[in-house]
Amino acid sequence: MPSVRFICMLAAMLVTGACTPGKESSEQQESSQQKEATLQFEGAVIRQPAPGLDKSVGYVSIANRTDKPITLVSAGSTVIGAIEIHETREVEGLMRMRRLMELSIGARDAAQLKPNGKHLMLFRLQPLRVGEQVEIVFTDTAGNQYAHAFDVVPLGYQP
Ligand SMILES: [Cu+2]
Repeated sequence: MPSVRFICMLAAMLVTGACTPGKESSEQQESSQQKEATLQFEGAVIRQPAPGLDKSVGYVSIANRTDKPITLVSAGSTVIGAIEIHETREVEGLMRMRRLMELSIGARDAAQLKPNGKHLMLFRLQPLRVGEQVEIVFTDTAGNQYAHAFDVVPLGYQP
């Protein structure tokens, strides 16, 4: 299966503004420079689901390079049915997950999505191969979108 990024590029060549709503147009280069200056993604990975499952987790560090807080309210991908932001916390000696409706990143601060903390919960994944890349698009409260490619890593991967 060709990578999502390749399909995006192909689609963008064929039809203007085809792939990611609002951000894949003739101004693509300009908006990717803009992304660079606002949110910076590092260590973005998706764990390959366990055999027979279509659910997994994603980890990433997201740095806010601006002087204002940025609050992400949703995330989506063409190969993932649903993406939620979760937080794992210890409650009375048990590790429990709860869904967060938003992820706020302070000015010049960073959010760390990592094991036993905040993470992306991925539901209804299409089959993924290790080494493949999956683009996830985040949307903030103002409707700005931030796309980043996540690397598919083996099930046992620890960042
Ligand atoms: Cu979770």
